[in-house]
Amino acid sequence: MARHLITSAIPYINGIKHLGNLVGSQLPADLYARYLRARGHEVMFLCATDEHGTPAELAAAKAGKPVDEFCAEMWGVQAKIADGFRLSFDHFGRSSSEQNKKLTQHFAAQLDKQGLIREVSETQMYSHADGRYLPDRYIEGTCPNCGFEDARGDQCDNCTKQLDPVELINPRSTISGSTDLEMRETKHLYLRQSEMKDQLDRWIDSKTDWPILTTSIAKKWLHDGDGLQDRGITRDLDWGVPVMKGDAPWPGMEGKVFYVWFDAPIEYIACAQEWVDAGKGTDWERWWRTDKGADDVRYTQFMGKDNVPFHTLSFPTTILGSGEPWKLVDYIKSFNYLNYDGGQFSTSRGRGVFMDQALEILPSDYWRWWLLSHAPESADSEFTWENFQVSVNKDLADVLGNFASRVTKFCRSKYSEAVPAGGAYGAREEQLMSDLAAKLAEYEAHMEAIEVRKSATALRAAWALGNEYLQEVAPWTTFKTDPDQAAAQIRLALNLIRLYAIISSPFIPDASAELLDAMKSDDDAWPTDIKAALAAMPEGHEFAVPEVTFRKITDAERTEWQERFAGTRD
Ligand code: B3M
Ligand code: ZN
Repeated sequence: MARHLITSAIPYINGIKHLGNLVGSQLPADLYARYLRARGHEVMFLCATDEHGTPAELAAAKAGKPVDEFCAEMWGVQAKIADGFRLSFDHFGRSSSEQNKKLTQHFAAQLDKQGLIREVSETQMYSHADGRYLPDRYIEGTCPNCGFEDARGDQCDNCTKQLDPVELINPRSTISGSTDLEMRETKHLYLRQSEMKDQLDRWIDSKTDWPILTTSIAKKWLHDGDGLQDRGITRDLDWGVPVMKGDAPWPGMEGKVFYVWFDAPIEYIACAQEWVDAGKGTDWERWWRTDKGADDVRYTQFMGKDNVPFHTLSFPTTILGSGEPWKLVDYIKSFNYLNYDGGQFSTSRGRGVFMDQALEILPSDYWRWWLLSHAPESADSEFTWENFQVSVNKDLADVLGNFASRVTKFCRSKYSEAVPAGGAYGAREEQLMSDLAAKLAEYEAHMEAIEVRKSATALRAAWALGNEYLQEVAPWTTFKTDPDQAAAQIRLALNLIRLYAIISSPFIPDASAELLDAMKSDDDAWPTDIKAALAAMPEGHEFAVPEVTFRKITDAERTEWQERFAGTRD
């Protein structure tokens, strides 16, 4: 038994996330957390909303609400949707919390003490039409790196390059559209990431088991061009963590706030403090302070590829540079993008399926299964309604659902709603058990390596083994000549339903719980010994025929949804 700290990238507060966002961080993090808990490990799984910065300000302005009110409301909305997808966070925090404010100011003071912060007098875009400085996302323009025309002030969505607003070509205000912009002098704090370059480089080099996607992005920003650059960590905004040196004022920084990407990852730590303050636990330091027991913790982060530079370079600079014993990440699992039906998901154009809409049309397990079994790990992947329909109907309805329904209904009609007695297992049953043991070992190995798609493939294969067995031994035929032998076959099959419920629970928790419930079993221990696990429901053990576990998606539904989600949310 080990202790695992797991964090998912914290979603921006500015709106409801689409399925591409979900599969890029929160959902695979949940899969891993559920698996580790099922294996008996102690898990702390944290997520939060990312509430500061221009995205929040812009969205609140659009909604016509004060930004704090907007954030509080949207946190509620996101928490409810996360619940709907059964994301099993130990705590779902808020980066605007008092805890995060204090901790962010503390880290800034520490970094300053260690000589890792410098003041820079710089020119910034001032918009005459808007009467204010325009940081980050208040400016859009052409990317100097790839030529993409709608690059944001802080990062290009097309090539992922981190940008400074002044680097944009043909900049314009996103508030007014005005191009009447002027460069003005203003003072800001910079994090001296370049000082940490060699240390970060050695650290990344030591992570030989990390996904190539993670290390290659880190290496790129460490070595491309002039190498790792210092980053501005303050902004001229009203909404955010006020720039302070701990609890002391920071001369010259009055009225400024920390850059959202400075305080957002610190929320991973503050979130554990929020968890304690919410009365859910008593000791957050044993997860986060290596001098308080956290050196025994394995810390895994999940995120989309655009978030990798901040987690491999900026946040580690904060942690290492503080000179304090904070827990550093052990493994970073990153994901490519999920595309939508021949294009991209688009939040601004309402293209694709958003988390709330998904839950309106089908239960969460259908989405969880499809998304995880098609996770964009080695390359970008694509959601199409055809593929969704085929996968759900085949894997969930025909293979798993049908197995459970066929076996239980047959038993009810020919014997009773209890595990039947009689007969004995023979060579075919021995074969099934050894095939299953091998498949389960494969599944576990992939889960431990966080190979999401491969895990899904192994699980699907484990379900298929049961179906093949049933097809081959055909208890409905056996019954006519040898009801005792058929009883043994059904006994094994009923026990298989319970085993499937347990091993499938990280992927499809609701269906798993339903099946386990129908099997009237409260023993959900992970099967470490297949033979014993398949004898858990002895002769005479009662069960119920489960409700339809998975229904099929019809062609009419597929066509309707395809049209409905083609663009512009209603
Ligand atoms: N909010 C970006 C995103 O939601 C950002 C992640 C922060 S992780 C500390 O994709
Ligand atoms: Zn670009």
